[in-house]
Amino acid sequence: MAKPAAPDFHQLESLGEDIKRYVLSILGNDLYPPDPFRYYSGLAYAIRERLIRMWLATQASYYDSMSKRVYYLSMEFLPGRFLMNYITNMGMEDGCRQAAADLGFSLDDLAEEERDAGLGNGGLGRLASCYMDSMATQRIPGYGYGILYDYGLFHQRIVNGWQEEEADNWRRHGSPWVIDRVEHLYEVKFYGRSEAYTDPQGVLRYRWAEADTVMAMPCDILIPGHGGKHVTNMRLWAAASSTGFSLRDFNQGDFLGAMQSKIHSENISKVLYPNDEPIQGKELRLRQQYFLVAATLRDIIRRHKKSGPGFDEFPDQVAIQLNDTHPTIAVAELMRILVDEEFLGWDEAWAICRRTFAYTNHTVLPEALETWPADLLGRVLPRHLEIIAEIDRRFLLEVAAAHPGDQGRQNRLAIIDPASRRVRMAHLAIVGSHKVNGVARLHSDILREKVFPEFDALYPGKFTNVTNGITPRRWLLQANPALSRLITARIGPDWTTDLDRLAELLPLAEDPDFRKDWRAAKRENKKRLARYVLRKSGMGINPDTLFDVQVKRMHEYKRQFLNVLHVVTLYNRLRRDPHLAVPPRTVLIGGKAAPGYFMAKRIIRLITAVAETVNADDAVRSRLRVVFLPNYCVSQAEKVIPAAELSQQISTAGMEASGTGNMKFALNGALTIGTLDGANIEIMEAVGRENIFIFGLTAKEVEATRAAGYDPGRRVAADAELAEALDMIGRGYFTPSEPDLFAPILDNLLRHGDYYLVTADYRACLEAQDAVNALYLDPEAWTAASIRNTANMGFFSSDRAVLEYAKNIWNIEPLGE
Ligand code: 26V
Repeated sequence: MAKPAAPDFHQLESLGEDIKRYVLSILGNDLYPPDPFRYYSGLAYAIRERLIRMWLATQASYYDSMSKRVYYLSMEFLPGRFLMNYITNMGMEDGCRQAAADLGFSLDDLAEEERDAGLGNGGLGRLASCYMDSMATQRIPGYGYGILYDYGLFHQRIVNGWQEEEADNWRRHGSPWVIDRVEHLYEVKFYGRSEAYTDPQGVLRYRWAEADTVMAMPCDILIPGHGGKHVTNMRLWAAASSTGFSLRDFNQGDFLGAMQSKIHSENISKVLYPNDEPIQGKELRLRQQYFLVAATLRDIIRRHKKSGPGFDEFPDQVAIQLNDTHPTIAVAELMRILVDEEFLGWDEAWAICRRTFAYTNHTVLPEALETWPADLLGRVLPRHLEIIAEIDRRFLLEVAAAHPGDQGRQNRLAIIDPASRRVRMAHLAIVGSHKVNGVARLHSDILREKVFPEFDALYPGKFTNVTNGITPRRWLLQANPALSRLITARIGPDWTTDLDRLAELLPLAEDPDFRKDWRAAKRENKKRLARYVLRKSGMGINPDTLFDVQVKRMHEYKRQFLNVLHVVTLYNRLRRDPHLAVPPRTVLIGGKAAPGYFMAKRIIRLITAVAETVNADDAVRSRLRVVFLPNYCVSQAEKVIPAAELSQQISTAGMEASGTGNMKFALNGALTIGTLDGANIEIMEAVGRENIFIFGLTAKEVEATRAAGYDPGRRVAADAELAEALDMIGRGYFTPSEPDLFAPILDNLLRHGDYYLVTADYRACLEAQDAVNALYLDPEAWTAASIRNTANMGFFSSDRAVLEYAKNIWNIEPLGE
């Protein structure tokens, strides 16, 4: 008998009818007048239905294979929009374009109706989303676990040149991608006290008494892999009050008090914290972290028990990846469950924990290393503090055994800092994990040699590196159709899941016809971006200028200020010599400043001020334009990055752990101007020193320069152009009505030692920009370098990265076909 045909989950014939049905039945709306948002939603529900069918098939294959699974725990995910990603990954693009057209819409316009899911701050959250895409594509049985915030990262508006924040109520009009699983609610406890008791066998045990409870509701977002055959799942928890509201309070006549406790519980998943000044000490943030961890571990253990084996096999079935220290309380929570609830012995439980967890560090900034006051942690999670203290006590015995009498070492390594009584979450994560990784080679070296050398000595082999990666599906295939079409026409479509195949483009860098096509694709993207900028800001930019782009969170270490100094210097040179032999440039800068980050907000104001002055100056009008792009986010990145020709990656060496924007730009054929920091180093090695503009101090030189007591004043005095640019900024040239506006920025530089070494790298940066100009004036040479950048980016695929995690950290095999 013939094998039954595989089910066709896509069913494109009925798509148009399905869309209309959803507009009517789910949205309860008229088909007329044809409102794009309604039709976007209708299409989204039609896609969702097909996706759910495929997901159910994937789940069945997981259970069949009984494979080990990985759980990626992250307080942040930054998926952006879903619609086009689903459509491209499921291979439904042609069908959807047709269906949209039949209904009188363009698919691209419908896609623009979707609000970004901005449930992350920046690199760390976006990395998590790239890894979800790659796990699904590479058939690694994995789940993402996070929080379904009602409000994602704030929306940025620019008002009179300043950043203003607006709440990002991203699900105000509902989200078709979020599937509420009301049937799997868990209770999460907080507060109360730890109570000792003796069990019937006479053993001393502990339980969590008089706790408050909050309900965690799982909400799933499905993640289809490329080709659509494998679908995985991101489970995000939403908080709900455990009772509608406290009936006891209500009966006593305290209606508002009763509502208050409901609000207190539901606050937990209300809003994502922007990585602001210290979140340390913010009780709500700690409750968010525990909420994620407690609900997730309950879910993992439920699934583990359902599949059969006992706890000794737990680490053979479960790998848990801690995305930074944010979910590290999981170490204490798993110990609590195993010891207090499953009644395992301490040593056995501890061995299970260590084999289960692995920790990724994403920053060496001292102000970003998380610590919690022991008092606060003990009040919110009383039993966990006891468990952490016991882990610490046993750990310090180990340290003492390795280094007898070295009390200083014990104090430095202690999980609970004896001086400040703060819990160092990174220490807990290192001690509780079997692997700790940095996110680029330099960063991993710095972790081992500078940040945690004594841990490295204690645990040889625990520290390792996995250089970050990005998904080529979203960041090339989907974001850059013009270039993708060209690439596929020449080397076939397999690069989308095997990015090393891009190397087949290398010989084409020598082919003038191919270079012409390459330039045409870039030009199309530049025109698309110009239309976008015009629509959003009313400002016209010229696609025949060099598009020089820096988009990322605003932070002093990322040195947007150095970029501004280059712009001001270029402006001065052009004013002095209008015929200067440099290509006309459009400098685009975008990024959000944390709401409480004074200096970053000032730098935004400086950029908008310089832009106003430069753009109003007829003397340089056709030679230089400066644009601040408001509200940088994933969907904006998808328009900006494919249009970029020059990618600015200019952090102070040693401070940017990896960067992932750097990879997205180079993949789309932008040339990098950058420092030897983070993954820039590996990008340079991949694309070749002659296809990238590297400048500035190395990480080692940065360290030595600071140690020698750097004097910015001397440097400025010796460099007339630098002195001029700083003087203009400091004297109010760009803000004549408020001449002192930028005094704090200059003070930082000139009076407080220029910690980020902007003045130290200024001259080298300008020289690198001279080299940029020279190459750009030779379009054939520039294009060849651009092709070589794309062609050599295979290594930076997140497919490679997750396969490395799977092999070296998770000990998981990808599933077969
Ligand atoms: C955290 C905080 C917390 C409070 C003070 C200011 C501040 C500044 C930065 C951070 C960074 C949090 C971790 C993070 O997002 N790291 C980024 O992770 C990316 C993915 O690994 C990596 O590419 C970036 O280089 C790294 O900055």
